[in-house]
Amino acid sequence: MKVFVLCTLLAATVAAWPSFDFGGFDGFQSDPSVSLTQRQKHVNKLLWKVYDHLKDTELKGIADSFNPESNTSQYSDRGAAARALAKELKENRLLKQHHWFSLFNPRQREEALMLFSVLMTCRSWNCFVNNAAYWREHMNEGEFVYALYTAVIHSELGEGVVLPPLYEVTPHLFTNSEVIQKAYTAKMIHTPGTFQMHFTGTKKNKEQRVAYFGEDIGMNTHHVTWHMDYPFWWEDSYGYHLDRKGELFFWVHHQLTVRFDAERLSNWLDPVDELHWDNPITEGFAPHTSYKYGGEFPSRPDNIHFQDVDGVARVRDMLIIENRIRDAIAHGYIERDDGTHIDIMNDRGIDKLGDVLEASAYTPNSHYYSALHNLAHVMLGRQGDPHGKYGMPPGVMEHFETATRDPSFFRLHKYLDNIFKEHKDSLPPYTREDLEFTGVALESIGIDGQLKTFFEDYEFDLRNAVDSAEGMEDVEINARISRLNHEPFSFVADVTNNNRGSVLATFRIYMCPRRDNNGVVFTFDEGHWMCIEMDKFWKKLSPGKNHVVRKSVDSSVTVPDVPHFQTLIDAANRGNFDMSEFTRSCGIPDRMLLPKGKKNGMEFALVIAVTDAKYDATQSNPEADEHGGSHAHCGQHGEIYPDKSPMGFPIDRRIPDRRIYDEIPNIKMEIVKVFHDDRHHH
Ligand SMILES: [Cu+2]
Repeated sequence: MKVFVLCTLLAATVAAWPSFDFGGFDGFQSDPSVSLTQRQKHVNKLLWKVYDHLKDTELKGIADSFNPESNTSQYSDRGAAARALAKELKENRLLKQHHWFSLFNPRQREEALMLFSVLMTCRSWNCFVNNAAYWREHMNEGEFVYALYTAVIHSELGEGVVLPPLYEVTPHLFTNSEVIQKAYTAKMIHTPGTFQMHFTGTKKNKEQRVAYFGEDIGMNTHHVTWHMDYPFWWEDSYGYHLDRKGELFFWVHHQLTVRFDAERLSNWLDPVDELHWDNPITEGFAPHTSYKYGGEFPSRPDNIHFQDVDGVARVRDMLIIENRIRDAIAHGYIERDDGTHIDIMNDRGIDKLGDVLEASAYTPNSHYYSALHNLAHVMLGRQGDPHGKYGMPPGVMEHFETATRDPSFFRLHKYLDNIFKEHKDSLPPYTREDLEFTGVALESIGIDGQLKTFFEDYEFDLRNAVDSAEGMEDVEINARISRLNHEPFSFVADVTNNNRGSVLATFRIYMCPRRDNNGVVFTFDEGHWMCIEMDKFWKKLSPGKNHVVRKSVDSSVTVPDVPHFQTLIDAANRGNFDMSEFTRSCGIPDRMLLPKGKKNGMEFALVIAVTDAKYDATQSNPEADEHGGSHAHCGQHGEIYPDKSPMGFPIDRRIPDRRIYDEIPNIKMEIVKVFHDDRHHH
């Protein structure tokens, strides 16, 4: 077995990777010879039972006969990426199959990205599927799945393809060992079964009250997909620039953090405390989750002190990195590696800071600022075996699929979020002029319908969790989980437009918990940082009165349930595949748009701000275009972010004086209550 050495600075390895010429993408066009139905069929087959050898005759035939190096004209880089990967295979350097894979392991990531590069340089779908089938048989399964998902997302050849939900492709990372064990037994005795998945922990652990959030398969899919849409290793040479990636990193994690805190408040828990390198990690974690190959995820007891992790970082390093970033915020500039400065005392500062904190390959100075977030994930993942004495595999924190299960994820992100807050707090508060929308006034805002949450059952397919045996048919095996949902509702607003003509308005809707866990009402200056983004959209306002109704299901924060893998297979087999509304799975699950309420109602401040789209919208016709459905946290695929204003506007900066917000007619606040129905819906 190979031994992997982690570099101290993860980000530094990013810059050192070989770069290929991706040919600027001009020559890329959807391959007209291969229909979307056919491409979807291929992707389905490539991802079915990834831990088994290919059974499908077409793909197996390809895998047996295809030579990735033979026809170099099929690649935009004349086969350089394909040759590089083939060389690794020939020289026997590739990670074996049936071994765990972690993106945070530099060598494993390098291998996965070598395949990603091959797929990205393919000029035709044939090249893409031939390589995918070939490498599926020759590379580690985890690396293969990661490369295929990211390539389908980022290559034009993948357009229209719906990637199956990861929890039905690699179920081990989304359910627990108990359920997996039952699945194996069901398979062995050839008896169909549906197994209830319980949330990790026991009633003795109060963190279990909110485990439904961190272990929600839809929320996990959102998180892991966001990191595929905006990979930290992304370089523009792959084909395009990921607009406002650093700011999105801040915003998507900020929203996860504030949503988690709201769920805690609804369960009579205090908001999460931030992690600190000098303090013990209060919450331990027993994941009850195992790798398909590689054993159990390691546990961590309560209240352990951080230890240096061999080959990753010392605890001191983390403090030093943190201080350098805090210095940048205090100075108001980031220092590039050539010593020049990037001013961050403006709307764009948060984007730069996000690149630095994660760090992504966009960071201007990885030598100095390192990679606080990425290193912290690995540091936390290794605290159970910091010196590798017990040969434990990576912890749940080292996978985006599983990280939110561990309460320390939210501690870590609260800590990072507070660093971002320090920056936002250093900017001057918005003035009346920044917020005004001449002639436009919100007369009333409210909710149509009832804000009501409940838990319901949901089942997903576990067939891919178990191996197939020759001549033995699959039986139906499902996991049943309990998940949060809400009744549909609408936001309503009566808006007067006193301008002579119609105006295009940007609507921003937030819901902010009103009271802390002791019932004390938050001040504006405290509460604004806890606001949950509910929606953002554009609407033309006619002169006079306008009655605006916006359905919860249309929110630009959310996505619908990803269709089941079997649904995708059936749809592709029927022909004329078109499920374009499901092509993106980045976004808060629709059913979790509304934070959980309380039986007698939990108070939120509903905030609606209507501002002038003349200053906000980057697109000419934002009202007609839904920008891919979930643009608020996930941007618009391959294009610039549709909104020019900072994410979180107009409540992202401190509010020392709430009077402007009270007086200005185009921002309005109303107290609403979210109720929780205790009866479980089946
Ligand atoms: Cu994340």
